[in-house]
Amino acid sequence: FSSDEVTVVFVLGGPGAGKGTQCENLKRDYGFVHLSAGDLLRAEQKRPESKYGELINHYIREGLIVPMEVTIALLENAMKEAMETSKSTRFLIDGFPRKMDQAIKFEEVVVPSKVVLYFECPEEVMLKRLLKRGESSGRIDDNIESIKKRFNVFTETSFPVIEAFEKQNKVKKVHCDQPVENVYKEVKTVFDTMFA
Ligand code: UP5
Ligand code: MG
Repeated sequence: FSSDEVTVVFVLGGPGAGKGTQCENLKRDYGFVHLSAGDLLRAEQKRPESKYGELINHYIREGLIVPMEVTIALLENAMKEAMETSKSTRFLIDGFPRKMDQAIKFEEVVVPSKVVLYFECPEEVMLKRLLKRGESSGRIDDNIESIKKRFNVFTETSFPVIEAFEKQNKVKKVHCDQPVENVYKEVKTVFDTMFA
């Protein structure tokens, strides 16, 4: 894809920060396509013909990062499909990249991102949200053991990606320890200046 034609926003932040929730708002109000890397992986995992089902299941339960070949192929296919079926050109890539090599590879082979939304949230707030969601989500990683692993991987591996984008002045930080509507006000401020 060419960056003249396609706009990519990376939406990053810890597990349970509220990435998915706010992306749905943005999808409604700004005509972006919302692609959650985690959702794409979960859908692939459920596909009976998939050769990655077992692998994805294992990585997600352990809070580990699935090899990028799998994730990038899913994202690229989803983008192509959205462009063909609905002529979409604006994409929110939610929960990806989670590792430095993924960021470099995606921007090299798919398209460079325009901006990075960083959902900042204290761990104890995210923990509370995830445990609550776990009561009904059915997600195999919404349990205390998996959540702790996800937090560790975020701190050790994924947060450095955000720091690297910060050095490129691409990061817009949003404070997520407040009600959904207030978080969205902050998000809108960013989008109104960039994508009005
Ligand atoms: N909620 C949201 N906002 C709230 C607010 N302001 N106030 C109060 N409550 C709020 O929200 C989480 C919960 O909090 C919900 O119940 C919501 O109602 C409430 P959500 O919007 O779902 O947060 P989100 O940040 O999207 O949390 P999620 O759990 O999806 O984040 P993760 O990053 O952990 O999950 P993801 O699906 O992206 O990845 C899961 C796993 O897939 C990873 O651990 C990894 O194993 C794998 N993965 C890869 O390997 N590679 C990838 O590129 C992506 C994923
Ligand atoms: Mg999510």
